[in-house]
Amino acid sequence: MKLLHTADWHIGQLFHEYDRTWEHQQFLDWLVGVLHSEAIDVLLVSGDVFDLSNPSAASIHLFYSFLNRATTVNPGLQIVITAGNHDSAARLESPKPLLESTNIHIVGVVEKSEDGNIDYEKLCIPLKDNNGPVGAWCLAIPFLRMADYPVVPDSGHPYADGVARVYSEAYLFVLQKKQPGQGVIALGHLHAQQAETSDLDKPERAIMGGVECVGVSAFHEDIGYVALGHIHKAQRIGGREHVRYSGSPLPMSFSEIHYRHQVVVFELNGETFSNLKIVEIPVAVELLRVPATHSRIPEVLRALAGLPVMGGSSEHLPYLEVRVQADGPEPGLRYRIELALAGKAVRLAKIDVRYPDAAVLPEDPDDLRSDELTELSPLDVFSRVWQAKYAGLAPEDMIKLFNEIAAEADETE
Ligand SMILES: [Mn+2]
Repeated sequence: MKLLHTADWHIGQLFHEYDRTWEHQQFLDWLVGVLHSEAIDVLLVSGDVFDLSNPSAASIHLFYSFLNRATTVNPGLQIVITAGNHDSAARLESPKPLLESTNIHIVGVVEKSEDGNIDYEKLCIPLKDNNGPVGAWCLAIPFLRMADYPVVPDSGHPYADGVARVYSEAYLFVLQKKQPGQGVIALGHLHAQQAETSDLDKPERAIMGGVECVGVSAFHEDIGYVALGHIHKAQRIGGREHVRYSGSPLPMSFSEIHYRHQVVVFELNGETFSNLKIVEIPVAVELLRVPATHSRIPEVLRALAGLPVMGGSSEHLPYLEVRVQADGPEPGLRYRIELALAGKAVRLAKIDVRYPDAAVLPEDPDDLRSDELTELSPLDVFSRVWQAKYAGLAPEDMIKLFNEIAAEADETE
């Protein structure tokens, strides 16, 4: 049985306000080709199919077109999809009745019986060998919200321990169904301990509400492969080859400029996991940083002037990050950059301005007690922020403008 693991598609995501439909289309077209050429039996998608809980019609269309083409090109293909924290669990699985007669399984909601026990039957999906007998079982566990996982008494880590409990209960449940020689794999959309994050994962961590991580021991060692989603950087976890994040297929930030996105292909023969292979995803839209290092404005404008002139359609054009070194605020900067880029074959995504190292504040604002904070005037706060950002005192004209705004705000209150 040959499987392909991917996650974190984030269909509908904007890259610095640019629509990415074309890029997602390129990825899904490519994926249909790989499912065919690699003769994949099972496709695993570990959450965050969509970027928003209420995806646009265009996003939904892209997703269903993919399901249709993938199963047409590869008629024996089974697909298992779970919801991530970005997806609406209920909405993602709403076409379930329609898909029941197919080999497509979408699991969003963790259902419970009246006595509060999780319905593990729904989370256990039989995977068939060449559409024949059951070769393995898949624990299709979506992103778990507070109401989904059990309360572990006296736990100092209610989330991590609750999630671990779900995985161990699901494994015990599947053992009752599993025949000798059948393997078990699991899906998960969570933050695993020791996962290496990059700045692109910061928003994900915020969504998870803190730093609570699930230990790799949550996954029973007899589980043949754990297909994880949520962290956008591909990696194995806890030194275990078969506990992995596939990473997102599209870059989510400029920090991934040299990073190659991928899907994971592997085989499961009975209970034995083997032949793991990383398949790189072709880059549809390049990321560009000009200049390569933060530079002074005249140098920046010269470098931008050297960029090639537009040709072809805009959805193919590279995303550009402009890197500027400045001494203080440069109010006309964006306009000058936009002017220099007129007609150029790039899409301006981000202007990254670096200032001299911030001066040390008399006291760290984080150390302020709340009663001290309430004693500060708006102008005090403004002056501190200015000093932290631009390493100097706010100029007189800025203070005057700030006071005008503050006065206006006072009046409207
Ligand atoms: Mn996520």
